[in-house]
Amino acid sequence: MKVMILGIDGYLGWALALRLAADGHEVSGIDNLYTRKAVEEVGSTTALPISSPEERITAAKEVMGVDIRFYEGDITKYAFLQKTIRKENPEAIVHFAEQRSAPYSMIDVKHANYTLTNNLSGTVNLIYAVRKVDPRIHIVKMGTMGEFGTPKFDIPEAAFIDVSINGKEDRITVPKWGGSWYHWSKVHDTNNLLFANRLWGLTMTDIMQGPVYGSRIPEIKDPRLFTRLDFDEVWGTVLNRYCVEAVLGMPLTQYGQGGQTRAFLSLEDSVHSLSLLIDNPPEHGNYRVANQFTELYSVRQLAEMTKEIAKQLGINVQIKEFENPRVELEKHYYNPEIKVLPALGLTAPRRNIRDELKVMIRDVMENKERLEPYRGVIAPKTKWR
Ligand code: NAD
Ligand code: USQ
Repeated sequence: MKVMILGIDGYLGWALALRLAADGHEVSGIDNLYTRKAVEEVGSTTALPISSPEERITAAKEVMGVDIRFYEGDITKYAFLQKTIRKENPEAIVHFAEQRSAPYSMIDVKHANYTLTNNLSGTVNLIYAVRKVDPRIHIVKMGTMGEFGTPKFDIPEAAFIDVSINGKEDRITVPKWGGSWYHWSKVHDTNNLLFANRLWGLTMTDIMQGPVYGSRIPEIKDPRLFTRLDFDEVWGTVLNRYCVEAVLGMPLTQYGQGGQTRAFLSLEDSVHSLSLLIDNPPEHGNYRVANQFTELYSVRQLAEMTKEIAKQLGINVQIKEFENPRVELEKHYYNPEIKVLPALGLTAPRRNIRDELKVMIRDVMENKERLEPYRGVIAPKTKWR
């Protein structure tokens, strides 16, 4: 199948490109390299050094014998996006190309507006470009489990629910409650996708994914094929951060009481799930929601697990309760439904989280000296209020 990846230079985009190419798909992608620049903007870097897009593509050819086509450009530029989609004529487009950090969106009004503008206009451009070029293209849009927030009800894997309001029955969209401007941008995207589906019958999978962890998939056999791995307080996600903190001998940054529970998955499970959803599209004209995760953990449980694995590797680390910089519940109910991916074959994690932690900590240990100067970007500084 011909698949185009928007955001191909990112953590998930590059890993998915390798997986799809290895599986025999014809892969192309677009990226404006914004994440590379924005991570530098906050004084940080990727924990594992990454090659330029050109070097990566050459390495993929040499190591795996695959051709991946790369277009540098910004998907908020409609003419560029439409022209590139027309040229590639893909059957599926995976849309990752958004500002993906919650803290980055909370820095100030400029960063909030950048996030909302970039994310919403990129998605609306994609909708219009697909409608224009070929409405049969399957839009595989990456949303987030964080669109739902942490409600007291079981989170449905659906776009609509039946309700009774003041004694009258109707269907409404599933209630959402984002925890940052970033998370709200994904909620707004979902509404826009639903509207486009209703207007023009475009075929879509809207994926609600939890935080991803890990540094490897089997295709990463050469350091030139590494995908990025962020760890600073703005761009790093919790478990990836814990691993770098452990290697640097810094306390693990548990925010508040640590009861915040999220729906996690490994990088391998993320690209595997995406492959399943691409290979098995919904009926033409349908909008499908897929919750994407394998296991629920609190951030305290993850800190304890990281401490245990680091100890096995000869590193003693402490867990420190930091004053929570975010506005969020630190103890709450959390029970998301998941049935689409299990029906396609994802019935259990393909990687054991403790094994992945070991792999990730070892990968980061190789880079310890390089990362020493970045100790200052770890402690939480970006505050929600
Ligand atoms: P990332 O920042 O590493 O990748 C996103 C890529 O999109 C970057 O390379 C960036 O340069 C590019 N991009 C951003 N705006 C663009 C634009 N206007 N035009 C072209 N390229 C643009 O992030 P990631 O971790 O790979 O996340 C990918 C997607 O998955 C994001 O939409 C994110 O919100 C979502 N997601 C990520 C996680 C996670 O834990 N990493 C979890 C759930 C959902
Ligand atoms: N947290 C800590 N310590 C840290 C970092 C985070 O305790 O050092 C806590 C946060 O307070 C939060 C939880 O860990 O409760 C998750 O935070 P995170 O930074 O790992 O993830 P988040 O900001 O939610 O965003 C990430 C990705 C985003 C994706 C989202 C999935 O950056 O793109 O959408 O995970 S979800 O969390 O399901 O919304």
